[in-house]
Amino acid sequence: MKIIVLGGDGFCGWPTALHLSSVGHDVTIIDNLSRRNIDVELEVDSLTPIRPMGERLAVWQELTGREIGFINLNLAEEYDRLVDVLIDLEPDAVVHFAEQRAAPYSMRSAKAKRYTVDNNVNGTHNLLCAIVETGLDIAVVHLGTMGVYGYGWSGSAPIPEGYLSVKVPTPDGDIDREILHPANPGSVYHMTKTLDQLLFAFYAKNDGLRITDLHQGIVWGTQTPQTILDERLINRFDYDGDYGTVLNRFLMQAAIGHPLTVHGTGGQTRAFIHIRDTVRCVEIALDNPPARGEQPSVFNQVTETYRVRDLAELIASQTDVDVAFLPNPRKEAAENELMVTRDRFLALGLDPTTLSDGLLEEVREISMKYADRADRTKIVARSVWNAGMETSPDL
Ligand code: USQ
Repeated sequence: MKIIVLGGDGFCGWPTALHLSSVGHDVTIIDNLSRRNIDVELEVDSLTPIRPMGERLAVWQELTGREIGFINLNLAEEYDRLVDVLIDLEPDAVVHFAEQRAAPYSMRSAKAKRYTVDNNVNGTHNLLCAIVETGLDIAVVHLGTMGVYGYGWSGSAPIPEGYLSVKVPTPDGDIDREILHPANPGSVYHMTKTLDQLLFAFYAKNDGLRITDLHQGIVWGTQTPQTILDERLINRFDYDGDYGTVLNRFLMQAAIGHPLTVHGTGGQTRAFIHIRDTVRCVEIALDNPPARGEQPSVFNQVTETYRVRDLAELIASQTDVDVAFLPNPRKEAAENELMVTRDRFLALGLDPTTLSDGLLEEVREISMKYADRADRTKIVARSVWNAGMETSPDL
């Protein structure tokens, strides 16, 4: 297949582009390097030393003989160029990762909120509109989030994959309907992904676009079998308070002897997936697109659920770091249960990577190897969800 990976320079996009290339697809990355520019803005770097795009691609070609194309394009702003690229490349599929993906970053200021909405919503809409304008039959696989459902809204009922079966009371009796699961975002970032869902529903209904939306949990791990081939292919590792995600942060904190930064009671339960399974899920989704005229196909892209304080206690018990219970900078439920339906990927052959597979050790090793690149002043989360909330000092 000829595949465009939008956002192919990011934490999920880069290993996905390599994976798809390694299994024989013809891959072109489109990216405006915005993630690297946000690092400059936040004065923080990936813990791992990521190389410039040109070098990454040259190394991949040198090692494997496979070429990956690269186009520097702003999806949210350069609509006409996007149309020209689609006409020129005629891809079979587009994988869409090109969105600002950090909840804390999206809440840090009015500027960041507006950027996140403008970038994410316009980017998604430009893609859909451009596919319709070109008349090409391009399947879309989009990286969404489990956060569109919210946490604990339906009590102990498992969260379905995208759609909820409901009974609508009418004067003639109840009628059965399947509706998009109610959106319940917990940040401006998560809200943009709920808006994406409406764009997908409309373009699938109106124009017959074939769209898959992957509702992914929190990704952990760093390396995939491709990024590990050479240090110059290494994936990024975010550890800072805005972009670092919880499990990788705890592992990195333990490796440098920093207290583990649990927000509130740590009673938040979340869904997780290893980066190796992310790339495999995208491949499975590409191989199983919906038919023209079908509603968007939704997969819950998660393998396990954990409570934040249990993860902290697990890591603390294996090391000698303390667990710090900090004031929660986010407006979120202090404690929640989370049951997730995840049958679709399992039925299509996903063999889930679990926490017990020794991959925690790999993240620890990476954290220790690059520990001297860590800036301890960037670890504690400083973005607060509203003006009344407390921030914590450095630990
Ligand atoms: N948390 C801590 N301590 C920390 C960092 C986080 O207790 O040092 C807590 C947070 O308060 C939250 C939970 O851990 O309750 C998860 O936070 P996170 O930063 O790991 O994940 P989140 O902000 O939800 O976002 C991440 C990705 C996002 C993706 C989402 C999937 O950045 O792109 O969509 O995970 S999900 O969480 O399922 O919505």
